[in-house]
Amino acid sequence: QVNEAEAVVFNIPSYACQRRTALDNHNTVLTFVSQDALSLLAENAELSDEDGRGVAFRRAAAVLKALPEPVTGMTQLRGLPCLGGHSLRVIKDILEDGASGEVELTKESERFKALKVLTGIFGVGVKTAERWIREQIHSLQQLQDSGQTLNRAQQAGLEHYDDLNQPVTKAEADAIGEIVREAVMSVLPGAQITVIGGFRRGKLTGHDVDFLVTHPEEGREVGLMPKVVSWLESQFSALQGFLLYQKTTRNSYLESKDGPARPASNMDRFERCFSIFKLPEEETRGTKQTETLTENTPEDTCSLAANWQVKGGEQMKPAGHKAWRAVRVDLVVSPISQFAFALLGWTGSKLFERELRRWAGHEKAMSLSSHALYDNKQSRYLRATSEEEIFAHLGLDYIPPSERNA
Ligand code: TTP
Ligand code: MN
Ligand code: MN
Ligand code: MN
Repeated sequence: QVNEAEAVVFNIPSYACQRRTALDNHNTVLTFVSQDALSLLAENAELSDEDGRGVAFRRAAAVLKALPEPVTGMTQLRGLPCLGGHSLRVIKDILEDGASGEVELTKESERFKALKVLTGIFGVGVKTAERWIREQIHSLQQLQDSGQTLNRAQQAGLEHYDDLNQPVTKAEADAIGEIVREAVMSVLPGAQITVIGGFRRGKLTGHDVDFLVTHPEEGREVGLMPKVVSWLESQFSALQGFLLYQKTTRNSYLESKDGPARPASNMDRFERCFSIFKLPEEETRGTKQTETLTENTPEDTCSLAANWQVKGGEQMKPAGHKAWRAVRVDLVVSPISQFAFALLGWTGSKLFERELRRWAGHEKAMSLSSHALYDNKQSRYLRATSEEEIFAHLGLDYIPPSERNA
């Protein structure tokens, strides 16, 4: 038993962008439980439209994630940043009793469960979920029975609910990457494609796959997205395209009345595409499902191209098995002049991004967005062609993507 005088006192900088947060932190089960508990309270606050409280819990959870050693007693937490009374109470309950009553109650509450299920539908936000709950809709079945009018995104979200709520593996992300590469290179040779989001941070699974596309010649990237979408939709026939859903938005950065002089808004204005890909299972079978390969019937192993060419190719699968799975994919296009900012702004984690912007604003009188960095004291934009330069402008030590998992 460690006595108070000997207890480790951690020295953790206050902003998440000042510290390294790897994926695997070396913490005890208890610290993990506390982290999860705080993340759950954050999620509950976000689902209740209490973003301020949500961020407070996210910051507290991130501090636990950054600790170099397991927490065994409350005295170790003395003087740590971002741990408010509420978070400390939750951690204390877990350290002393193994669980937090508030967290357990939240987890079991009908409202929380319904909000999770309903916002788990692609295209459904907190506002919509709350309206449905007020109308006694708590489950997918009740939603379907209610005859509610769903928009195109929500229809796709409901239709592919199970697939979209199953984590995307690295192998699937790689397979999607190959398809995206082929599409982009077909319509704009010389373009550059970078994985962003969680997979760039080294995560092994994700809720989607994110890509940033640019071209070394400024301007060549303009209007790229509709061409990529057409290519994806037309492979190999109109009925067997790669896209189950897509919504493309054009770049509105230069034409908007408040930009580029006001980069403070964290609303991103790149040309982008929210989509749902139809990923053929064969694409990932080699790495993911080797054990099932030997069990395949002969007609099951027909070539991928044949599958696509034959209308209703799924019917070659045993009943109940479809030959593909739905995967959420985000595509973003940036001009090369903004590439470093886009890369930094889209790599995440969400908390890391938020903390970078807070640091820039509060500590440096700068405005950071995924388009630019503005220095309010010098009244000018600071140029950068790499993430390293942006960290340097901000007076921060460089943190590589794999350690931005705050
Ligand atoms: P997500 O894909 O939502 O998150 P993720 O990739 O970190 O995690 P997951 O495995 O669950 O997919 O977002 C990726 C990053 O993009 C994240 O840092 C937030 C950032 N981002 C937006 O999502 N929208 C925007 O408009 C901007 C500017 C950034
Ligand atoms: Mn409180
Ligand atoms: Mn992602
Ligand atoms: Mn995304």
